[in-house]
Amino acid sequence: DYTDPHCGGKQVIVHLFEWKWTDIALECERYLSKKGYCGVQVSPANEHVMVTSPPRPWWERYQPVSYKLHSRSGTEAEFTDMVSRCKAVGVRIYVDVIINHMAGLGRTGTGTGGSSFDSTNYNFPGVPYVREHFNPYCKLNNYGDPNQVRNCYLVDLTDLDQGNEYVRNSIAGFLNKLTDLGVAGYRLDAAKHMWPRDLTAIQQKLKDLPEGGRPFFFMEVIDQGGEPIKTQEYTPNGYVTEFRYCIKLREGINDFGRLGQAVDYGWGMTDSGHALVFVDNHDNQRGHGGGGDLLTHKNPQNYKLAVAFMLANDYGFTRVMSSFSFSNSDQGPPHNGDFSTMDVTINADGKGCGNGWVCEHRWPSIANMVAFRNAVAGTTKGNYYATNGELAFSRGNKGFFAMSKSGQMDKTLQTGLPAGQYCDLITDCARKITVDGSGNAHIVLNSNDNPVVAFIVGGPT
Ligand code: LAG
Ligand code: CA
Repeated sequence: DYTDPHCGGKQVIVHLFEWKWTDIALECERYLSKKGYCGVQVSPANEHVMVTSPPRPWWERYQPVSYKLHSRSGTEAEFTDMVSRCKAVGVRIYVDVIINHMAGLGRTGTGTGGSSFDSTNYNFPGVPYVREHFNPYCKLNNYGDPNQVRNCYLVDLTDLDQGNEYVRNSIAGFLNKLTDLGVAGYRLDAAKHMWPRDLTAIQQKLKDLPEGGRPFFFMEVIDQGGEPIKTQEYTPNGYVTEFRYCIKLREGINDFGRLGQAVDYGWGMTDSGHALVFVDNHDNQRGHGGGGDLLTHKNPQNYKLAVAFMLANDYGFTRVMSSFSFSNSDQGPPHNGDFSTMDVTINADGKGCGNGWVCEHRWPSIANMVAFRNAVAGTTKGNYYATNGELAFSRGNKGFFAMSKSGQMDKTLQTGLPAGQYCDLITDCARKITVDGSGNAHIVLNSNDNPVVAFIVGGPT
């Protein structure tokens, strides 16, 4: 079973896209542990190409050169230090691993860890891999053919043959090394482009975590319907990314009445116990991998509502995106003159970051919903109320959530909660809510900054 994230029952991970290992270690200690985040999806940790044209794009990290732990985010020593410091405060690390392919055809040179490589001749001495470890070249242009999707070259990236025993052992060796360092699981990049049976064979070669249990797996399978490859082929291997939820959330924020159908199993969406859900990811927020009309930090008001709803809802295992600001879709992270990644600076109020880092995971209507999601885990929705612009529901008898598109709301609603005084989590108790003896409460929202209210039994009072 590959569905346990190993974080003591916590329910939310955050993708600190392109952050340096030194900054992630600090964020675990000073913030994520205190807010109840389960763990961090980190950018690829292994050696990758350095692309000069365009200058150092974010996507160069999706072209591996070797499995040495030396990337744009830092050295092996820095990585190791981050993993143990985060683990010590109860925050786990999940590594984005690229095992479908190596660098793109035609690319040659030296990687971030100093290894030479020559994709033209299928030579990656840093692993080592040679020609026999790759599938024979074919262009991937028909997503209606599962054989092409798995065996041909995704955007001309040299496609590894995961049916080959040496390749399986090399990949398993890479993952086992990460497991030894204390990593709790993996995001499998381009899982749709690998056969589920090969992933199973690789998983069977993996060690248990040092503290016991199988590593957590979530696989990137872009299934928006309309293609033969379905997320369900991969659920025996762990969680699977559910890209349809991104679309449903965007539609639902336009009209709250539709959020009741945000999860549609009739449409073939992944069952809740295997759906990794998110409002946007590092690809689709910039028009890559399954991109389209989605909500991102560039639309902050609607984005806050969408992420808050996702965290209040009872579907899937949730991932919060934390971005850097960008104006073109290739642009890499904020960088110094020598292209080294800039430090993350934290704003004085703690609710955002500087140096070009957005830090959505610190926005109050997102950050403070993590405690809500953790507190209500395992309960069902009740007392559901929705209009075009207002929405509210309870989670069992443990929590109540409401949001308003205009930021204005004035309604008396049944909360399903015991009588008492409650603190609004979003505003750190600046708003208080009284639940009367019959479970009703007068819900007042009057702020576009915090268009959400949430409170829990056993929370601050
Ligand atoms: C994915 N899904 O399985 C991501 O959705 C997708 O965004 C990743 O591509 C892909 N896996 C490979 O890990 C990303 C960029 C691509 C980029 C690729 C390799 O979205 O744009 O391709 O990473 O860096 C780039 C160029 C291509 C070129 C290729 C090979 O954009 O034009 O053919 O490099 O040289
Ligand atoms: Ca493949």
